[in-house]
Amino acid sequence: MPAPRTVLLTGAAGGVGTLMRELLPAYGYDLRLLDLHPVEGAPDAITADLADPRAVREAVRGVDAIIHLAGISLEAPFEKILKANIEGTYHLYEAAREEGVPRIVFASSNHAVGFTPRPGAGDPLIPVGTPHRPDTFYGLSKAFGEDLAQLYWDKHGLETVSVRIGSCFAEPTSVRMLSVWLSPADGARLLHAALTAENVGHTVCYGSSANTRLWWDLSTARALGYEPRDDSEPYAGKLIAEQGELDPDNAAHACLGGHFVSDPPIWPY
Ligand code: NAI
Ligand code: 15L
Repeated sequence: MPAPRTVLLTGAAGGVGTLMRELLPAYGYDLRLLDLHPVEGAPDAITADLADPRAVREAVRGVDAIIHLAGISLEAPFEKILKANIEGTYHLYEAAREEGVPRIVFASSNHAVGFTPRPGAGDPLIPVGTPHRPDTFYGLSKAFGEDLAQLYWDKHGLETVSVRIGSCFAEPTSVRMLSVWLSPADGARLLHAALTAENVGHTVCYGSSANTRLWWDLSTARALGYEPRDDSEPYAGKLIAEQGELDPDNAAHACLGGHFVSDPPIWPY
């Protein structure tokens, strides 16, 4: 596969989309932006709803690859998740198949496996092959997205890298995030690797920096050529002093998904 150049970035107005549209052009990508909402500072961005298959098909036409970030990124009633994340992702895959787009990088989430107990000190890291254990309807939609990606690879030869992102924000803001943080710069490194690695078929990987307190196995990400450079550890002293260590008897501290297992943040719209 020739290295992709023109890349559709869905969810471009969101938090990760905003970070990535700043960082990815340095890797030589020409980004086509899409979101439900206008993208600040980008008058050419496509304003479209993933619920509209015709608009989605038009948006993917002619691109070399897609980074699929759009959707509901927190917990919501099932009907909303169904429309935005499940049907929306299906529309995107159908459009890519019809238009011959060879690769999608899918923003999956740690919440697809959120009920998995987090490893304690000395325990093995959680592998990508651990069974889906979604912690919310949101996490369930990411498990669906990974299975959809597998179907489109097996049936149609459309490649996907499903990245189970941990927490991609400028800085870690909780003790849990010390384990799951993906720095924006490492996020761009990982997306670049996922776009350019050869013969990925459907690869699932976790998306984190090289955190000292890492919970999961980054080997499938590294096999794509991803070399993380950041580590959350410099933030540890301050966060632990403010919040204390994780308490294994607290359900919200005991699983990969953190507070999503007991008290998930709700999508506001
Ligand atoms: P966000 O909520 O800031 O951005 C999502 C964007 O998708 C928004 O701009 C929204 O307008 C757009 N969108 C929602 N429904 C849409 C629809 N029907 N059609 C078109 N656009 C629609 O989320 P964030 O944090 O930027 O996350 C990006 C992606 O990465 C999401 O899929 C999220 O589930 C995933 N993810 C993010 C993590 C993080 O740490 N930020 C962690 C794990 C996964
Ligand atoms: C996610 O999947 C969410 O989209 C993001 O807002 C964070 O909450 C992240 O997971 C996390 O687990 O910290």
